[in-house]
Amino acid sequence: MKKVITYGTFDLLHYGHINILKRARELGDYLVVAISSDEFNKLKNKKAYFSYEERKLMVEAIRYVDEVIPENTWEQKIEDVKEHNIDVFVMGDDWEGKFDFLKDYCEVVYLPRTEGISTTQIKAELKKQGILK
Ligand code: C2G
Repeated sequence: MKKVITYGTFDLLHYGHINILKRARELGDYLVVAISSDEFNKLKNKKAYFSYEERKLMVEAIRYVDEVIPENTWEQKIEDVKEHNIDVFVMGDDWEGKFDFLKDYCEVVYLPRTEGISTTQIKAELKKQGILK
């Protein structure tokens, strides 16, 4: 069984997230998604609208996703790859090159981001419409 892993916050879930999860899953037979914890988001200077538990519930419901684990640190990736017998690590190409150190442990694939959509953009749009503070 070829196992794939990817990482992210996956806040305000949108079709850009679905696209990368679909393509990641197509690179193997089993997809693990490491979702950034609320504490780790602080390290990433991200304030998610939905909590870790809410984001986990939504990502687990996606047909391409087989397992969700928490992402608590930048340093956990090598351990995750070993512990979960991962064959392929996938990230959007906004991270191009940032995780090449994982090439010693698994295949590393950066996939093109989906243009025209982002959580930041959604928040800005909702703020403009006075829906989000
Ligand atoms: N993504 C995408 N297209 C978009 C938006 C996001 O392909 N329009 C991808 C990103 O490239 C990333 C994944 O969706 O691979 C999750 O995006 P975020 O939730 O923004 O994750 P990020 O904050 O980049 O966290 O350790 C890695 C970090 O946790 C990555």
